[in-house]
Amino acid sequence: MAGRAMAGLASWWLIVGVSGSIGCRPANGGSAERGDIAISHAAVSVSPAGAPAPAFLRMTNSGSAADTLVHVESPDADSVMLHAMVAGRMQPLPSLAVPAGAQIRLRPGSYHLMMEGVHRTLAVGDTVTLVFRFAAAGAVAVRTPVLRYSEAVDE
Ligand SMILES: [Cu+2]
Repeated sequence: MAGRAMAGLASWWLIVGVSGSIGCRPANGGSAERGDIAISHAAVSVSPAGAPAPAFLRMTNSGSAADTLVHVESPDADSVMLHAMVAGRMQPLPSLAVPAGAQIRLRPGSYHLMMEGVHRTLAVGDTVTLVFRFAAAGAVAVRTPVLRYSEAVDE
């Protein structure tokens, strides 16, 4: 069942990605920082209520020690999954290390977030809250704009 659900998500995402039109440059994505960790360029794709909504962003560790993203949640969705792409398929990931001095980009074809079961239809102009918990830095809440998929990807 889990495998079929994941495959379904992958097809849905592909359709949205291909049909998304190229728009003008969006405003800057959401950002916030705590300790040595900064989240930036955060954006969520438009999505119908109850559907999965992919989110993209960058995580930067300006410190001298590695940190690890251990959990993501949102008051606007049932859950938020961290996904990796392995051999073209989305795989859930329990955590993601951010090495000292490194920036990790969450983007299509690579690591990304998937908001599962969004509580309302997410339309352009809406904002959702993503709360990241890092092992060392603690919790970082990011007000994240909803953009068309093609613009969320670019943000
Ligand atoms: Cu995914």
